Amino acid sequence: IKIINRDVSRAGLVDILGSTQMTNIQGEEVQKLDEFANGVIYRAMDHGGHLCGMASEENEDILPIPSEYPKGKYVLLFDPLDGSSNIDVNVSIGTIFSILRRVTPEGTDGTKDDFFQPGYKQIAAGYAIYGPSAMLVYTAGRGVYGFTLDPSVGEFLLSHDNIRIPEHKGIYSVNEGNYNKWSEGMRNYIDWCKKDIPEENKKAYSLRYIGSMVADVHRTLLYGGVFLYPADVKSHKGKLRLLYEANPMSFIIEQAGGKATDGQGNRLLEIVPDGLHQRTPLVVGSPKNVDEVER
Ligand code: P6P
Repeated sequence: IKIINRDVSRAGLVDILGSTQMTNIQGEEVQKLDEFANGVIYRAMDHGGHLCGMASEENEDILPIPSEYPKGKYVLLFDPLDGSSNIDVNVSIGTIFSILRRVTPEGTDGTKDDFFQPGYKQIAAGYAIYGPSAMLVYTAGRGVYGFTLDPSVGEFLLSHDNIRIPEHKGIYSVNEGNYNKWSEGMRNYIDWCKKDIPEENKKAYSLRYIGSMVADVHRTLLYGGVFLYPADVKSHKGKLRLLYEANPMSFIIEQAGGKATDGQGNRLLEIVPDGLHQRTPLVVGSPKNVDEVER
């Protein structure tokens, strides 16, 4: 995360250097940042003996552990640089990760059975957010903790102890450009968000949408409210990926006292996966806000 943060914070410069030098000092073509981040994570995690396989948003198939290294009892799933299209305009982006205990025999290569587990089986999950400050937010099933990078010493220091999401907040976070493609129920909910309803003591909600999942979920975790990426007539399963976006973020939100569903009343962490890159509709946030969406 420190290495990725260093390069993300110099993205514009790398581009400039890249265009003058065309290749870096190793004579390699200047990589896209998400490919770069992918390699950084794989090389950091392939030799420690903890993993029997990895899965990345950037790779179609399972990434095996090189035969010369020991195989461990976990699998790692990650989106190395989510929202990377935002980097060109200096918007916060992030790395999302999820860890499962293997279910196949020790010592062998991880198989799809190890990866296709429902989200409630996660051992740990979290994200790094590369924003005004770099933060690591993670859970190991006993609460959610946030660490802020102090660049002057190169360490992550505990800055957010035992994060709890507010019960409710008048903020909704969704790409309203998709409004006409949503179900009637979802359109009704969004219309309801915008209304002052004195008899329900309800004010119109604020809309906050950064378009970078890690940033939108991080704000929702700290301020409350709800982040949604619903299914629509074009994408029946929505846009976000189950295994390395929705599941880790849902684990974090639930561990902080929030809720995560597919917008159809199903707890997101109970969806049984059948594909590494399958998509899912997503509604995550304060418990009372998620209940409003479901209602
Ligand atoms: P849209 C970024 O490309 C991303 O994968 C997520 O980080 C973000 O939440 C979503 O897509 C934004 O999608 O369709 O609103 O631009």
